[in-house]
Amino acid sequence: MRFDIFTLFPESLLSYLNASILKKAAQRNLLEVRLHNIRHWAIDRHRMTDDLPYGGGGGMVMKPEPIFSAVEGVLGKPPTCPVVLLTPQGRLFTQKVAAELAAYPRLALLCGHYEGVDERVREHLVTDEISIGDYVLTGGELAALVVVDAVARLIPGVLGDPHGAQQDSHATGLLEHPHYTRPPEFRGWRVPDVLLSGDHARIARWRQEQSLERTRQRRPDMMEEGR
Ligand code: 6GU
Repeated sequence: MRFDIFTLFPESLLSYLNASILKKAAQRNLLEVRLHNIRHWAIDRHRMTDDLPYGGGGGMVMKPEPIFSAVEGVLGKPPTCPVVLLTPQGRLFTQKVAAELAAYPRLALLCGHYEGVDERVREHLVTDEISIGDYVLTGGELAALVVVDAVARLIPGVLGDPHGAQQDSHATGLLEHPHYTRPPEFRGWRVPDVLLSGDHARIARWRQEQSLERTRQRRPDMMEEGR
């Protein structure tokens, strides 16, 4: 799967993309992430990417021309893949949305900044708008990383365990059961006997109960909605 990320701050994404599972996925050609600096498509002397808002008021607005030129220059005119704007006004990003996006072979992510982007970008270039939660970030870059990470781990082969993503909290509609590893006793705290019993049916039942109880306690909203 390929991501094209359009941003004014490509450096800000590098360290995360070049670490851990995402790096391995890229090395194994399961994932390709290309970063595009919108400023390179700004044609005026000062390479301006933002300007004052019509109608006055505070803050700056990202100009339409460099964004259209960048996205169309890389993806064609019109683009043939979804163009997703990261904005606090978008639809809420959930595991279900991650699974939906993972079905595409290619996605463009556009990182908004300042007060936002010129409305004509949203109307005539962007095909989807996503927010990662009800709080405001200084820009869409962290949200783009969240989307890439959550989507990439759903690509077959990216996780070590081929079934890894199926048991996840949220993938099942419930939070996951607790996990334990060796030693069987640490500072007097013992691993639940059932997990050492070798009785796989009992273990499966225990995990299911734990999962339900956890979700009931921590996220009753998930039980009601049946997401
Ligand atoms: Cl996608 N962008 C910004 N700037 N703030 C956010 C967000 C996105 N999602 C939640 N807050």
